[in-house]
Amino acid sequence: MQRIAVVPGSFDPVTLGHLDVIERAAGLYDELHVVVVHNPGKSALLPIAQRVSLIERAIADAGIEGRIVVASWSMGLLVDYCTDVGATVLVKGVRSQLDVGYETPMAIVNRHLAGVETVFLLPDPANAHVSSSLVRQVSALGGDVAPYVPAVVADYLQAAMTP
Ligand code: COD
Repeated sequence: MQRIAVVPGSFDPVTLGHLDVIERAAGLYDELHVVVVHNPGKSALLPIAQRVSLIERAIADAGIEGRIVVASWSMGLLVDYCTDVGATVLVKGVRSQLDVGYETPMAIVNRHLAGVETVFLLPDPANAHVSSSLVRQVSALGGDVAPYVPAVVADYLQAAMTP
């Protein structure tokens, strides 16, 4: 039986922290879906199609695109996407107690709703401080985001910020 997992996120934009989780999760499952989910609790910088495109290019540049599907989902429950594609596991990165506190109730509800388990991966310490919101802030203030994001994202943000 194929083991299919989903790495969901806002990915606004995808960071080196996300990429590390994606690469490690791809090594654990037969097929991995990276799913850009609209998070109504956050105001977005990038359109969803652009986030999908940047993830596709970042995983191709990293040479890890085999067995990885990049998709978006805005049709309702995330577990409905999992059921549609036959995924039984959600993989999430947890950087801090704050992440654990945010993710724990969702993990319990997702298991109750559809029997989908959540697996938590600890971050690579090199990326543990990285978040999309930090990248958006540094970029908006004219700083260099290259240490935090794949090269395609750094190039995209630099072009977007250039008048
Ligand atoms: N290192 C490791 N992991 C990281 C890093 C890093 N540097 N940065 C982020 N991560 C992890 C996050 O902890 C998260 O697990 C994932 O990567 C995605 O992060 P973000 O910031 O892109 O995305 P979020 O936190 O806005 O997550 C949005 C989701 C849509 C995934 C989330 O809200 C969700 O699961 N929603 C479910 C909607 C639903 O069906 N609700 C009903 C039942 S709960």
